[in-house]
Amino acid sequence: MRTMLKTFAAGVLAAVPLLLSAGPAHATTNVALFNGQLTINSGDLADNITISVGVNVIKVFNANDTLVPNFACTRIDTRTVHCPIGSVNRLFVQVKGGDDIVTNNTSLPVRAFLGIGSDTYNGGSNEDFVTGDAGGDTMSGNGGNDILDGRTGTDTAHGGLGTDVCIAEAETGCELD
Ligand SMILES: [Ca+2]
Ligand SMILES: [Ca+2]
Ligand SMILES: [Ca+2]
Repeated sequence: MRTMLKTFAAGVLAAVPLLLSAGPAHATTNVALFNGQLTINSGDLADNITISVGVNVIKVFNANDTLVPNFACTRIDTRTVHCPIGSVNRLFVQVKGGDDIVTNNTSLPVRAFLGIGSDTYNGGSNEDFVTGDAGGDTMSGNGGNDILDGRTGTDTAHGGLGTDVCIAEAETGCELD
């Protein structure tokens, strides 16, 4: 029993730095690639993030914040990070507070949380599953079967091509809601 307790305690202590590094107080945008998921996690400022395809890389650019990549990706300059394209099969984007702009210029599926603020989301050719929050958000799914949920506020959803699910006050190109 004593051995089990010690093992448990060590596990809890080891988890503490991970919890701290995932906290919301960073004045940077963290870019991490792990198990095929490219995660972009920013703070409470007005981010302007574009995700696009380069030569053998997925390019992440934030016009308004400093990017910090994990070991799997490479920092090109303070605003730009490249990640190996063959290792990425999906994107996860969380931009929190502020009036954010997120543009997905890839064919990767995306799960995006826009947070509080009047946010703008431009989707790619695959599935974009977008969740707004308080504030009037404008979400464009473009190609693919997208899910666009503005939550509270006066939101606008443009489903584009595909069979799209929209939950917004103003909707165009939305087959389902
Ligand atoms: Ca926001
Ligand atoms: Ca899409
Ligand atoms: Ca909203």
